[in-house]
Amino acid sequence: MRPRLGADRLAGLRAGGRVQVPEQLPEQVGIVHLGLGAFHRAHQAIFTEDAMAATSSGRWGVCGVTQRSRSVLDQLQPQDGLYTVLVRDDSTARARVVGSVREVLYAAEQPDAVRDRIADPSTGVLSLTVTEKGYRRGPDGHLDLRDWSVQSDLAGGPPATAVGQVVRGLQHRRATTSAPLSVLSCDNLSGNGATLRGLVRDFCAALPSAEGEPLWAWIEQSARFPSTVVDRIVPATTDRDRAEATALLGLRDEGVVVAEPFRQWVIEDDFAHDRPAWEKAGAILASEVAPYEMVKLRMLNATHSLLAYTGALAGYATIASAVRDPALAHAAERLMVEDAAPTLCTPPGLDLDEYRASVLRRFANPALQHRTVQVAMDGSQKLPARLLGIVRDRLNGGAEPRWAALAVAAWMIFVEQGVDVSGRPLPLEDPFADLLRAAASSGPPTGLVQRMLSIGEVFDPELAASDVFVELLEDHVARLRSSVLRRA
Ligand code: CS2
Repeated sequence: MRPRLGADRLAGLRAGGRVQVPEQLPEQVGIVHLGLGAFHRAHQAIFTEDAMAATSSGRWGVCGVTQRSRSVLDQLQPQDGLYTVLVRDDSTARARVVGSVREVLYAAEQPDAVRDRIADPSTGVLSLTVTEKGYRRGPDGHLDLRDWSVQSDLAGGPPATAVGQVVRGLQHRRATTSAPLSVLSCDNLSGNGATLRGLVRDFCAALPSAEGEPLWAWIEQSARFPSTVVDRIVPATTDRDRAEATALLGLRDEGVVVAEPFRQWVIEDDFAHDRPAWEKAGAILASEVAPYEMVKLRMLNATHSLLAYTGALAGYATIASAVRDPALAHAAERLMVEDAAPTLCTPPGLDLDEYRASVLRRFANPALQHRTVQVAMDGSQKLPARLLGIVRDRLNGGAEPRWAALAVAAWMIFVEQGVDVSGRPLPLEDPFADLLRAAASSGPPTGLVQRMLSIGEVFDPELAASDVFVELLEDHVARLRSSVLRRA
């Protein structure tokens, strides 16, 4: 077996050709990151490494916190935090070894270490990629106080939720050095910074007032919650990816992540403390990120979900194969042109036609093997930000959001049928899986749309009451159901 990647082997790795290695490892930890999954490692960790290289700084090493399973710790700790990003374009793969992650903590076993790192005055940024469901929002958008892990965090247990970790970390920071901190959400939520700030406020408000009120007053004054828009397609790593990285490096790497060449990061320039010079690494620092966010969520992510549900039902394993089906490619294009684009206020300098073409090109990258069922995960959490806003805006404008409704209908059929055209099972991975399955199966097929629309966790009552939307959904559901059943 090949020797394993690690700091002592870095010098022996020959850069050049298709291998890139870090010139230097950071000396210090300046960022705590909650959610050390593949996305962070292929996105912010790289921007941060490039920003440090551009400024000859060693200040911004990352302490990555793995939330739910210790597998990331087992992958990265023996490798001194080093790992490979395998960048795949249509024909080649390049390996980039990344060294910005300097420390890995497992939240479930080291809650005090996480809290202390957040409180450490050398930490200037606390960032998060915990996925949409990690924010524990209830149907009204506020912190879900019915959630038992939120309750346990409020009662003072070792924090099990991201918001709990943020608040307990800030609380300890206030009690120790009182140094300001920037808290940076990097998830696909709309207004992710303001959303996180609101959830932190909800958490403080639910604490006993003698504890929560002064804490929130300090956070309001000393913490900033800039919004961000993140973009890079990062599919789940396969054995083939790991084998290819080993072949390129000549070393075994248990922490490989795979990504497309494209990456974008737009960050609201509103920080409480110093920060890495991410703009030197290609990030856009902007006074307002909402226009970028709407374009990203409504063009890219909405179309991704459309292809995921319709593609999975049609039997396509990957997004690249789905988008090669002419009917699905047509639907993807129409969703962007007819439904999404009219709702957008495009940021200066962004050409929407070119953006649309690039989304379809990126999805068609055959080397990525991005599975439709991976993008289909957590639909209850993803639909509101990426599709239902389009539906609402188009209905308010007196238009019929036909293609956005197709995506929503395909999600309903995905939940109801649980199999593709050939009868192969389609897993329903969603924090509300039981609720969704119960709604789908608790009555006759003719009532599916109404039963799904009544799920308040996903649809607001006003949208559910729209006759136009209901009719569009009924129509799509009838067609989709007959095509799935006919071919089965
Ligand atoms: C995808 C995103 O899984 C999904 O829901 O739509 O992860 C997508 O790949 C990224 O947002 C691209 O930046």
